[in-house]
This record gives sequence, C-alpha cells and structure tokens, in this order.
Amino acid sequence: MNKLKVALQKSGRLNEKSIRVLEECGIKFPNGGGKLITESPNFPIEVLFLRDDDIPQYVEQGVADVGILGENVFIESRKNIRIVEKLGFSSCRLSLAIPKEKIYPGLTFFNHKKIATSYPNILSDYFAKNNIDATIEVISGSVEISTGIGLAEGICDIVSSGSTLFTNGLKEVEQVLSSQAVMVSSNNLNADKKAILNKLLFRIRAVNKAKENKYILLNAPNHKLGNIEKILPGMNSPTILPLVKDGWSSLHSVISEDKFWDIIDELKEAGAEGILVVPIEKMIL
Ligand code: PRT
Ligand code: ZN
Repeated sequence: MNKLKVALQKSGRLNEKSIRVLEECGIKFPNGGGKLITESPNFPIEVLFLRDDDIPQYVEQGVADVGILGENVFIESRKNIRIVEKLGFSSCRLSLAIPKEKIYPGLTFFNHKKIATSYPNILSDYFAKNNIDATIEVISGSVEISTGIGLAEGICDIVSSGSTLFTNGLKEVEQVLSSQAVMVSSNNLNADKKAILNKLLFRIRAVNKAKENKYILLNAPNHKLGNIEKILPGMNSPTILPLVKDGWSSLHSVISEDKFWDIIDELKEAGAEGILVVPIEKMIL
C-alpha cells in the first residue's frame, strides 16, 4: 500500500507543534538524529523535514503529498495546492508598518513609496485591490530594519506580539492578512493516499475538537437539576447519576471552555456544587 508523504518544517517556529499534531494522533515516528525522511511504524506515512518555503512547491510536484506550513507561505507561493485543515496554532498577521513618528493618513500613505517585504505576491495583490501604486522591494530577512537603513519607507512583515516592530521604531498601520498553521494537500492524490489523508484528518479533528471542549461534572439537589440543565449548552443531553447523599445527583456534560467562564456564576446560583472541569483527550462526534 502507498504511504502518504507528509512534509513538516525541519526547524523553526512550526517544527515542534507540527510534530505534536502527528503525535497527538497516536502516530509514532523516529524523530532526531537529523534524519530528513522517516517512516512511521504504526501509521502509513513517511515524514519529510523541509524548509517551510519549499513545502508548497514539493506538494505541487508530488514530492510530498501533504504538508504543514503557515497560511502566509501557502498564499504567497501561489501554487496549485489546497488547504485541507486549519490547525489553529502559530497564529500571526501580515501587516504594513511605518516609522512611528510618521503621520498615517490611510492607505494612500503608500502611494509612490518603496515598501520592503518578503511577501511580494500578497502585497502586490493587496495594493492592486486598494488602488495603491507603490514599489515593492523584495528582501528575504530582517525586513524590520529596512526603514532604519534607508532602504524603504515602510515594511510589510509578519507580526505576532508586535515587539519586533516596537524595538525597530515602527508602528503597525494595516493588517494585510491573518494567518495560522494549515495542512495543505496536493490535488492529485490517488485513492489510497486520499483514504490515509481522511484517516489522518479524522484524528486531527478529534484532537482539536477535544481541545476546545471540557468535561464538566457537578453535584446538585435533584429539584435544581432542571434549571442547571438549561444553563449547560451541552453537545448531548447530560448524564445524570444519583449520589449516595439522598436527593442529590451528579451531572456530567461537555461544554466549550469559553462558555464555561460565562456560565460559572449562573451554575453556582442555580445550586451547582463541587464543580469539576477536566480536559478531554479525544472527541469523536
Ligand atoms: O527555515 P524556514 O524557512 O523553514 O523557516 P522560517 O525562518 O522561514 O520561518 P519561521 O520558523 O520563522 O516561521 C514559520 C511560520 O511561523 C511563519 O511562516 C508564520 O506562519 C508563523 N509565525 C508565527 C511567525 C511568527 N509568528 C513571527 N512572529 N513567523 C515569523 N515571525 C517573526 C516575524 O517575521 C518578525 O521578525 O517574528 C517577528 C515578529 O514577532 P513579534 O512577536 O515581535 O511581533
Ligand atoms: Zn521559511
């Protein structure tokens, strides 16, 4: 049977988290010793470690079948491949920034200016869409210093906390794109590989779904259970088990963690006691 070739970043920001995606799916593979290709002994995949910028091209050419990379790199590459899953980590944005002392009147600021970036395709599309006529200076790294050294009058680069912009005397003025790690796939997978990818995606979704949800257990007097149930937006009707204490029950349900913080006070007011919220490892719907 064919193996699915999965490309991960060799080293860098995405490396560890991409490896974790596979590990959390129960997929084992030898990782270490600087090997660039390894095989899993318990799942039909081969893992290739590559530079993230090379992943789109390799997936388009079929050297790899799928890969994990930043959406920013995928869009910039303009390769004929597709996103099969957004993975929710390494979130960042691609933004335009200018020296902080400059007055910013809006996008027209960039007309007839020189802007340094490693993302010329995304930026030229963005300027074209907004009718801005600017010159794009393509550089491959240390974009943030280009205004300081007189190379450009603005930059377009990845921002996460904003501290790199700040230390280089820049301010963020426009967000061009928001990005996160994604899994991309070739459009030409054979039936065997498609089946393996579907199995992999099923596992990834079960893990990610579980991360968004928590298992909640609480105790309450039986006559208050009706109201408590109404507050809990569970995925199914909750499980109710009698406690040894007469007239009391334990209620179990699944809730999204964000919602939990909104409803905790309501639950207590409705008579819930001994509330436990525990992580879920996998969630199959
Ligand atoms: O060697 P290889 O080519 O594989 O890696 P790389 O050096 O090109 O990429 P890497 O590992 O730096 O980043 C991989 C991906 O992580 C990017 O394509 C983004 O999708 C995502 N990501 C998330 C980031 C950041 N956050 C980030 N903060 N990529 C880069 N940065 C850099 C940014 O370029 C800037 O220099 O961090 C600085 C800004 O960070 P803040 O926190 O100071 O704003
Ligand atoms: Zn790169």
